[in-house]
Amino acid sequence: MIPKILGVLNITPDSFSDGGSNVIPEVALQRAHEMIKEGADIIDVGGESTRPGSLSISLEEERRRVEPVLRALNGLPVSIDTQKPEIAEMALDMGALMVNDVGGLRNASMFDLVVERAPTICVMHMQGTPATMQLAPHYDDVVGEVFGELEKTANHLLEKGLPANKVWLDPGIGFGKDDEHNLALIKDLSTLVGKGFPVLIGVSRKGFLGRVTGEEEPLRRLPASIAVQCIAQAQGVHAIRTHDVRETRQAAMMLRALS
Ligand code: HH2
Repeated sequence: MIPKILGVLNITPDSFSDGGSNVIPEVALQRAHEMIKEGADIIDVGGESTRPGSLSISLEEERRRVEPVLRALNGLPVSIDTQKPEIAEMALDMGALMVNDVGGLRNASMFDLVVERAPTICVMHMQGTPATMQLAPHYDDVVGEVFGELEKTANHLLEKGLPANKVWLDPGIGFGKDDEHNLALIKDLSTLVGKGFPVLIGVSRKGFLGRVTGEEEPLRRLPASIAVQCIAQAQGVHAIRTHDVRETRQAAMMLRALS
């Protein structure tokens, strides 16, 4: 098995690497079909950038961005990347299979919605909010704290009746973490995998890759992204979130053939 591949479809003017590319629904649909052809298992649709320093947008604005695209994607396997329960509910009503919450279900209404509708849920860890998360992230024990918080939320969902295979955990690379934090979490992914829940990892084109390699242009960080994704796959992650589906799949297949 190779990890499931979530192809990123940002319907935003300002995402850090693909902002503006997919704001026209027809273009988004075309990109979604292209990613499916390249081997994406799920299309992860997001209407709000969460890059460091970004401010939250209104419910109306997020709805305006994602609703026509979700309508156009009807019938494809879709995940909705949102922190807003109203958007998640709309997406589920329109056939989405999965909710991807970078807020890690800190919003009680989102938690309740997930319990009620029981979709596949990705619980991502974030310290703080995108507006301020990179100002001074601090942990005494980053691996223990991040994995411990994820496990606690996952166990709450199990208590409410969700099956473990529908509760995906994601350490949230770059979300309230400095470079050392990110590297420590990636090196120890096998510990998170060992907790018995599917693990998702998203590193595609992220800033820490640029700081480690000196590559300032996000679109040129594919080799670094692939390297980290291979290390993650070797530690047993269940899914990879990426902008570059074909390349990710090719690397994953090669790694599987050699394992
Ligand atoms: N990263 C981003 C957005 N959503 N979801 C999960 N589960 N894990 C991640 O690592 C993750 C995520 C940020 O990347 P991107 O969507 O490319 O950028 P932006 O937030 O600027 O739209």
